[in-house]
Amino acid sequence: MHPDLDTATIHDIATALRRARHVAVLTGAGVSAESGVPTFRDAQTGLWAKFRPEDLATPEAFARNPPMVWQWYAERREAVARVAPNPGHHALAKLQVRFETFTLITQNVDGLHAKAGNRNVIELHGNILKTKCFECNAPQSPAADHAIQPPPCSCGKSVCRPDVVWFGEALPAKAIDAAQRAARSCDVFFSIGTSTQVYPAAELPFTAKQRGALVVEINPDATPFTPHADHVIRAPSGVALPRLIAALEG
Ligand code: BJW
Repeated sequence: MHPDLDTATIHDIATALRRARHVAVLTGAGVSAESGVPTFRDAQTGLWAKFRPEDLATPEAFARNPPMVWQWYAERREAVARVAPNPGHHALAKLQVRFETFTLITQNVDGLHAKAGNRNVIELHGNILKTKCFECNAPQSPAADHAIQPPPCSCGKSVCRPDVVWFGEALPAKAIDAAQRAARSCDVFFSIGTSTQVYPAAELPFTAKQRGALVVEINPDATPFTPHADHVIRAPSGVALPRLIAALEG
């Protein structure tokens, strides 16, 4: 067993889940790390350890140098298309059928939760496999993906960009509204594989806690939310979540 997997904690969470009717889960890059998708803020391996977000993940960066930003995303898109969901994703897909409502909210843009079988995933930061117009926001054909230059939009005013949410941009209104509703009304809330540093997503576990939910954090490292969590599992999600499913089924 993983050294940080405390059986009593797993048992307590499983007991709470047996009583729960409404469950909400917020995931971040750590959940996809075991599939081989790099996180953002992990030292050495995180994307922001090698690249500056202000050069690549803002609308201003794209406006300054569209081909550079487009190519960086094209490489990441191709890498994401090659990877598969890991045991953490599969465990979350198993969890969704057990409750009256189960809301999976992700900051990840890789589409791996849907690939694992989760339905109605709320994608707060968009999806790297999709493109849209930089000006009119109309969805664009994925056939444009392999171009070195961002292809023009049919509106004639601008070019394609990845359909992700950059710093300084508003999150899709329906997505953040649904996520906030779930955080306000759930019995149990999980915050998994996120550094809880990027807002407004980072507010969600705090909202759930204030509204009386039992809040569980799964992360090998501490985050700003850790002192507020009811339970903390200090282990990779691909280890902790299957163990939790086994405890629920046992
Ligand atoms: C494991 C593991 C394993 C490793 N198992 N765990 C309030 C206060 C201060 C600032 C702000 C604020 N409100 C807004 C802001 C500004 C800004 C912000 O939050 N800045 C902070 C960084 C200070 N927010 C925004 O700009 C947002 N927009 C906005 O607020 O708009 C307002 C507006 C309204 C109306 C009109 C206009 C504007 C937008 C945020 C967009 C974030 N975009 C990115 C890039 C997406 C595209 C791409 O992929 O390139 O989203 S940034 C990046 O961070 C990405 C992620 O989704 C996001 C969160 O990161 P995440 O998932 O937490 O990953 P990491 O790497 O940080 O953490 C990984 C964790 O996993 C670690 O803890 C590890 O320990 C753990 N881990 N292995 C489990 N195996």
